[in-house]
Amino acid sequence: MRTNLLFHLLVLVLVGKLSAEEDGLLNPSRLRMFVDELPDMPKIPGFRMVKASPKPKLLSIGMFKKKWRFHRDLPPTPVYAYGASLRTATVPGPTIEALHGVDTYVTWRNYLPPKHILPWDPTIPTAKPAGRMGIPTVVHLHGGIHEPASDGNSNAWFTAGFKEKGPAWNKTTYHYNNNQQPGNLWYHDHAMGLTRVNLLAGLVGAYVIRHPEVEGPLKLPAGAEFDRNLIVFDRGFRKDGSIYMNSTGNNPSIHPQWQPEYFGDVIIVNGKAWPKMTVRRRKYRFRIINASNARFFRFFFTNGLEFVHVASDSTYLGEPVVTNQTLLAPSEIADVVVDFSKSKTDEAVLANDAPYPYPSGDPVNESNGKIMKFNIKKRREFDTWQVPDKLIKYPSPDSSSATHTRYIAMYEYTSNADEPTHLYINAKPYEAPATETPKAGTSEIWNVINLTDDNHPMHIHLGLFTVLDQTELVKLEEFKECMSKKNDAVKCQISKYARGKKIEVAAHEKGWKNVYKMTPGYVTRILVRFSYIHSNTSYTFDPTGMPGYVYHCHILDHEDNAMMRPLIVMK
Ligand SMILES: *[C@@H]1O[C@H](CO)[C@@H](O)[C@H](O)[C@H]1NC(C)=O
Ligand SMILES: *[C@@H]1O[C@H](CO)[C@@H](O)[C@H](O)[C@H]1NC(C)=O
Ligand SMILES: *[C@@H]1O[C@H](CO)[C@@H](O)[C@H](O)[C@H]1NC(C)=O
Ligand SMILES: *[C@@H]1O[C@H](CO)[C@@H](O)[C@H](O)[C@H]1NC(C)=O
Ligand SMILES: *[C@@H]1O[C@H](CO)[C@@H](O)[C@H](O)[C@H]1NC(C)=O
Ligand SMILES: *[C@@H]1O[C@H](CO)[C@@H](O)[C@H](O)[C@H]1NC(C)=O
Ligand SMILES: CC(=O)N[C@H]1CO[C@H](CO)[C@@H](O)[C@@H]1O
Ligand SMILES: [Cu+2]
Repeated sequence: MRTNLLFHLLVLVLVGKLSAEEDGLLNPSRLRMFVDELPDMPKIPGFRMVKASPKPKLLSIGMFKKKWRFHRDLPPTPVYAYGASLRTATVPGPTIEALHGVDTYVTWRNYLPPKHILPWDPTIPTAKPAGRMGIPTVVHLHGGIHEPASDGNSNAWFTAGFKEKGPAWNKTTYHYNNNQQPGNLWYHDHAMGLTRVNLLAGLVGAYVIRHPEVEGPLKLPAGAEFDRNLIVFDRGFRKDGSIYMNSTGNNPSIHPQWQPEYFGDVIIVNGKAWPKMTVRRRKYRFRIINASNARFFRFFFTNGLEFVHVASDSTYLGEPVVTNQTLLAPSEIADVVVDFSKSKTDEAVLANDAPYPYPSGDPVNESNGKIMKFNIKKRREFDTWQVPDKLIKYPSPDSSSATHTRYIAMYEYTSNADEPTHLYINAKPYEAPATETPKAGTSEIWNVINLTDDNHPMHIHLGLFTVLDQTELVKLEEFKECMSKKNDAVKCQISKYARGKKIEVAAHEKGWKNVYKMTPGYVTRILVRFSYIHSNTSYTFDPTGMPGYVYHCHILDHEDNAMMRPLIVMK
């Protein structure tokens, strides 16, 4: 009787707590759209000018806890922000503007107080500072081609003042060579098991490598007014302004907090919810970075304006590609020119219609289906910017040059209740010894096999790749059953199954990339190159040695638990 009463009291308390939490959630439709101006993040040059010639530069960038206003009518939100100082730190962080061929050094400093602003889960493979003295962080420059010790290995984490360090920690100042082709990169946190929460808290920023001699003659929209970064992500909020992340897992008895995918219903661009921007009737270049944890975006303009793709996530395209819509997976980048002189209206809303989870989840609605609004000035004007017929052509991938073929199978595991518990690549945890050990300077064919129900954007550090083809697996259940027993695509006779429909790779995604959407139920064949793509020279740094690199799914909730494997480059 007594225990029964206690039990009921406990249930009441728990239920009370839960409904209080749900009551405290902000209904996104209470925030008016298109009232805040689109901000431009501060710019930090990654080089210094000495007698009119650019020289390497050392930057110091901190991670600070502060408050950030995401919307006029939302109370300030506690966030983690990158910046040169607490006062100047922003969400997203400052844009680092590097020059091709000029080194940038960054000392990333952690100033975060010990208690995390978001829930996280100690039962997944995660950084665990023994003294519990702070928040583990480490910075990865996504798309960067540089030495392993500067790659932000998940186990190279450190807490405030470098008081505690992960087992792969190597140095305080990272060295980015910037010897790769010009393009769009971004930096973000990569700490073991904490990537999803540290990014949700605000630790993302853009990094651009420019090469004026090569890009200047193209006459694409340039300069601070016409060449803009749009960093897009989704967040949920409580009424008090704080970021909401569910603190109950989908299998709470296994993982108290972890859930397979985070979605928020407020769409944020450059740190403001559904912002607006006034534009002239001219061409603008937008480098759109999808920094969502799990949300895919399929962008389109409500008034029919088109996107002219000029580059992919890492390199220029050989020629521009015009589309009406563009699907962006987490961490993918669309680099597009939009010509507002072609608009028949004075307003254009950038919208999104990708179901979530992609491709089989819920449809979008009024909140998460809108991104931002452009108010277009009436006056026509002369446009000096162009989109030339030819952009920058890199040597085409030559699949006959590949020296090695690998099979990369993606698995999802579920509990008795059929809820995902974790995901592995090749049925191996991250800690298992490296199996992907390419030789520096070579190219390899990777067959990526999606044995799950989700579309996984796969990201490879260091090596760029091109997508060769995507083929549906026939008699999928039979193949899956063999794979779940043998975990060996060759023994399971993959060639017998990879005979279904082919999906054409979209023209604007045919270039060199560092992340690509792996269609469920398909084998995606990619050619990965472990040397520069714009010349035959080998890397200007030593890519071999520990802790090496990683490759992983860029749905951060998957990466954290533990859809990530080491990638060690050999001599
Ligand atoms: C960092 O890595 C370099 C290159 O592998 C190695 O020589 C050096 O000993 C490492 N330093 C630390 C502190 O681990
Ligand atoms: C949080 O997640 C749990 C477990 O999946 C779910 O039952 C609950 O409804 C979620 N809460 C909210 C507010 O979405
Ligand atoms: C952003 O990336 C996530 C994860 O890869 C993806 O699920 C989402 O659809 C992408 N969103 C956009 C707008 O591209
Ligand atoms: C965009 O849509 C319009 C109207 O449906 C169509 O006429 C046009 O050809 C499309 N453009 C592209 C590049 O698909
Ligand atoms: C859109 O859907 C989300 C999630 O179901 C909900 O929280 C939000 O209120 C909806 N917004 C509108 C405008 O219906
Ligand atoms: C690299 O070498 C190959 C074979 O010698 C040649 O066909 C190719 O054009 C070279 N690429 C560049 C960018 O020089
Ligand atoms: C091989 C495999 O299991 N593929 C799955 C990938 O995901 C889709 C859902 O989008 C499933 O239908 C496939 O079975
Ligand atoms: Cu990454």
